[in-house]
Amino acid sequence: MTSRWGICLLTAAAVLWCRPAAAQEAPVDYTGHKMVNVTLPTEAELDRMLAITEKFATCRLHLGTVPFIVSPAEFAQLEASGLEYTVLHDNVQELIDAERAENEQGQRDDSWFTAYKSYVQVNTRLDELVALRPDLCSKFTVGSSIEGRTVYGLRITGPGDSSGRAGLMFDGCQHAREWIAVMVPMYIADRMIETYDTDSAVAALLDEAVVYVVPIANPDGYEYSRTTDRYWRKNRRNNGGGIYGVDLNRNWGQGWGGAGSSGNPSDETYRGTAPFSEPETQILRNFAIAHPEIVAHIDFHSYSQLILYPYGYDYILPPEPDLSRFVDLSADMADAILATHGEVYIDQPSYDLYLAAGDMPDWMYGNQGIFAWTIELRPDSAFPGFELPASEILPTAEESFAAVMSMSQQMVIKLLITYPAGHPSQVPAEQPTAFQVSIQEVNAQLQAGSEKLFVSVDGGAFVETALTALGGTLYQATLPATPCGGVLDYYVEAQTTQGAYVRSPSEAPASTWSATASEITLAADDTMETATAWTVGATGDNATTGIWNRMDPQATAAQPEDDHTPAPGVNCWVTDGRAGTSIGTYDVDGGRTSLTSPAYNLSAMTDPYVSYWRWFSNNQGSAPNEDVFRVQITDGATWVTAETVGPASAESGGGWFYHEFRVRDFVALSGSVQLRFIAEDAGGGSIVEAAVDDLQIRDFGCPEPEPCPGDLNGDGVRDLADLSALLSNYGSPAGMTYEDGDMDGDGDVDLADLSAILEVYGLACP
Ligand code: 0X9
Ligand code: ZN
Repeated sequence: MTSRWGICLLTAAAVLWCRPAAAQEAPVDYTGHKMVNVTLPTEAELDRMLAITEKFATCRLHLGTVPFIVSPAEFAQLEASGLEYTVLHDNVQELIDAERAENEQGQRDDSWFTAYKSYVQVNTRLDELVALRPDLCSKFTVGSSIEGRTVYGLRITGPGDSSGRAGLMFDGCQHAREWIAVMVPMYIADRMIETYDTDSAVAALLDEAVVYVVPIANPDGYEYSRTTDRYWRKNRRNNGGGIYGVDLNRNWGQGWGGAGSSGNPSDETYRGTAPFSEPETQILRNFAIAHPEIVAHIDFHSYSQLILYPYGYDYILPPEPDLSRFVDLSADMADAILATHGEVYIDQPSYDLYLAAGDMPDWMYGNQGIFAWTIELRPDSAFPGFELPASEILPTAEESFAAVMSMSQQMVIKLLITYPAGHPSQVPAEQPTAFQVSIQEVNAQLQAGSEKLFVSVDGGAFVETALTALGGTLYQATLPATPCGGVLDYYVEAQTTQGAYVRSPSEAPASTWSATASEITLAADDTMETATAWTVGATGDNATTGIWNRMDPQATAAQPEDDHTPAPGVNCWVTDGRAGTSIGTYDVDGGRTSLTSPAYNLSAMTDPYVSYWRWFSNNQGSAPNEDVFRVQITDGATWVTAETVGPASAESGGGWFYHEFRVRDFVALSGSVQLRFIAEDAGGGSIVEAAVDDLQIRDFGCPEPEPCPGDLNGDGVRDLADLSALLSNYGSPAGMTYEDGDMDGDGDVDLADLSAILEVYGLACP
């Protein structure tokens, strides 16, 4: 998929932004410099462009479209070069001036978040916040920058004994020119302090957690960007020879010196002479070590709208269960952002952006076990890039705050209650249903014996039962046998050794999980052992190898040895089940391969669910975690995607996993519903294998209730209304219906019918 070749300024020899510091430096004048987007399809074009200038306006040097800032002379060369480009802006200095003007206007507004603020203004605001709520926050010193500026932070927590509370850390502006990354941590501090009294979610969080906010990790660089060179990135280390600056986000210890960092002091990604050679990284490292209560951290940057989790120094993912947690929390943060102002942030491993060794979250996670992210804020594209309009400070901060709240709430919970195979939403009528519950100790210890299930049937009182320990973090919960159509509301509760209650869902009993009891009909049950009417291939398929076939798979490092059906089952559908001479021989290459199911007639069903076991592996090869496996469904009209696995997830590294979905959530219940499984290799260098087995369609419904004899008008009681209906037709010789009083169905209303109704008269319907 995306090229992994491009790494931030790895090869750049001389970078114009790294200019010598003069005694009194005049601001860098960008008059007449243009911002251009240059199309660089191959390395040849990229080399030609880099020969003109190395000054790209992003830290993502890659193939494709790349923004550059070019002087008038460089622009002339670009025009002559035959390279394809578009001009994003004619005069970069105008951008900078406009930004300054907007900012000056914003400085006069009442709100603090209408303009970018200086180092001094930020520190003043920290003092104001402390003055406002000394009961909630205090200012602390992290240490000193290389030019002697103090790096300050704010400690925020609810009143009372804060020992034992989980720590959360948010910092910004390791990179000087990323001004929005100062404002977002300031907004986090501001909201937590200003809304503690009015927002119960903020209060609940601060009563359990201590929040540390460090808005300006690189104060020297920040001030230099504000006063002298708008595009300054690094700190202000004097490297000698008139060359300044170390990229702080390449100076951390995890994988220091590796890919995506430069040993050349002139480069934008200069890593420094040693891990933690810089005071700014030393003091933040020391702070993190001195605060072992910190469980989560976000390092804010701009721009690109990304949520990145470790690692970024190599193609390595965290081990389970951390990976699943990173994947879930990152997706939740993206959802929270989307829900605020509709902005799309992509969540992915850091290395998917590019390899960059020595970044802060890698060290936080790799060395301290802290769940740590890089968030690249607005905008999502090169223009306006670092010059995000001041009018976007507030919306950017608001959506970031939503993400922070979502992640923080989940991180400070004491016990993590999850359901390895899901929590039931449909259960068979008239029989107990067992399901698994996992209770993990996150920030507290579990009180043994406190694990309980609370169930309410049809809105009745909650009844508690103990969970049965299955070993490790696993427990079994059992929902009681319930008549068809009955609704079970339920939640799980456990206690910490400190006596705190943890419930799932967390707001229980105000909100609960819910399941409906019904009779289950197995409408399709395909073990793939024998041939049924599946078809291989669909319009647009272009894979050259790894085409679906049905066979007993041969093991590779990416493909199963066994199908999923218990013995004697051996077969499944698989993307070419042959092993070949190496892992890459029969994996999916060159594009897409599709497998389509027979048509199922679901038109008479009530509420069918499709379930299957699937295998997907794309985490091997030189470009791992780039591809996805899709499951689609159609009612005969359009195909809709019902599930996407990958690119990086706990279930995309091989292994059989169960999945089910409700047909009604995607398509209508037609007479020809079909499923399609699509495996795709969208780029070179990845190993893609997929398999499917044991597909079932189960329908959930309840039989029509038995009629209540004698309740002619169907109102639930057998009363005078029914009797008088019968009497008014008494003696009618033919053409009578049940509602007319023909109780025995012989067409007339006679004495037999009258005595039948009198037998039940006055009795309540069952
Ligand atoms: O390159 C960086 O440090 C970050 N991007 S920025 O444009 N703000 O400079 C991204 C860091 C993500 N981490 C890794 N890819 N390792
Ligand atoms: Zn950055």
